[in-house]
Amino acid sequence: MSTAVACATAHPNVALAKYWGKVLAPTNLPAVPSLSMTLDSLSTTTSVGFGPGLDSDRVVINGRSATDAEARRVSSLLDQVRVAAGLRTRAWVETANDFPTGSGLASSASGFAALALAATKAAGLEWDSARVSDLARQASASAARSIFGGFVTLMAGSADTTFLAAEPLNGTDDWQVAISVVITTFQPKEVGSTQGMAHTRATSPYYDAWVEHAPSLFERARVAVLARDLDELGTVAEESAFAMHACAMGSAPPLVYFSPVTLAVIEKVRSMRRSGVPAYATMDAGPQVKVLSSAANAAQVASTLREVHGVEKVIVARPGAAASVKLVGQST
Ligand code: 2P0
Repeated sequence: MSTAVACATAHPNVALAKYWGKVLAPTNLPAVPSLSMTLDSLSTTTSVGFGPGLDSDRVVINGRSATDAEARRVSSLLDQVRVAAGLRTRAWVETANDFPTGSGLASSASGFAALALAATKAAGLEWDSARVSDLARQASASAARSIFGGFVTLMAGSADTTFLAAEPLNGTDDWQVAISVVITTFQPKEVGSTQGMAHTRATSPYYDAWVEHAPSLFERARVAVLARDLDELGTVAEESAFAMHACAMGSAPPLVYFSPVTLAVIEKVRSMRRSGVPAYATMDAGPQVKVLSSAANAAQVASTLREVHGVEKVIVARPGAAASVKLVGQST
């Protein structure tokens, strides 16, 4: 029986072609393909040990005990690892983010990526990145992408898909671009992504149109990354974000993730563009805004965005590394 302790680090990612909506299947399969950039300056660090003597999994997130719902999601991933490794022991998990949790900054992406990597390593499984990505995807689809660095794709699943991992767009992580993460509030979001997607699929008259249109947005984003065409990537990223949010806003009752500060930041991005600075906005399931620009313009973009009334903080990120893991000791 393995009693190793593994510690993994993963970075969140921002989707430039959005995932929103699931296939009706039990294993969390996205209904549309997505493309993301892994962010170097934000990270989640997670340690896992399968310990003899524990009667249940113990999960600590940012220094506090996990809620029942959080612990169930973690245990469900750990159960898969136990089955694969032939382990019966419970585990302790300690995870911490160096950025706000649950407010639309992709903490579930880096969180489940780091958990999948640390848990498989601690259990003694020698899995390749694709297999770890597939495991992470079942907990949170965006987490599949955070296993890899740079620009990453995740294809859509279908009802008979049994394995789905993200894939890196090789040779693109040295592209000199940046994403300025504009934090408009430190409060957790009101409607989580999983719930928001289910509500959108069930009630938005625009859901089918989104699912039909998203693959062409994804393909344009993929080609733009390979061609290192910032203007096209930014243009398609904005189209994808607004199409996703329009679809969600069409739900009943409407799902509105934007705040007045979100809109003020979007307007500032547009005015920067009018004044000749190429910058493009994208928003996820929360009020934060992520702004794509060249790396050379990032400091100027970030300082302009810090002036917007209501903005709490701006963090500049470049394409980040793949998730990593190391064995750090033995569980006692
Ligand atoms: C994305 N989001 O592509 C999209 C855009 C939010 C908006 O992936 O239900 O936490 O756990 O698979 O991965 C956030 O959704 O959802 C997300 P689940 P997840 O980044």
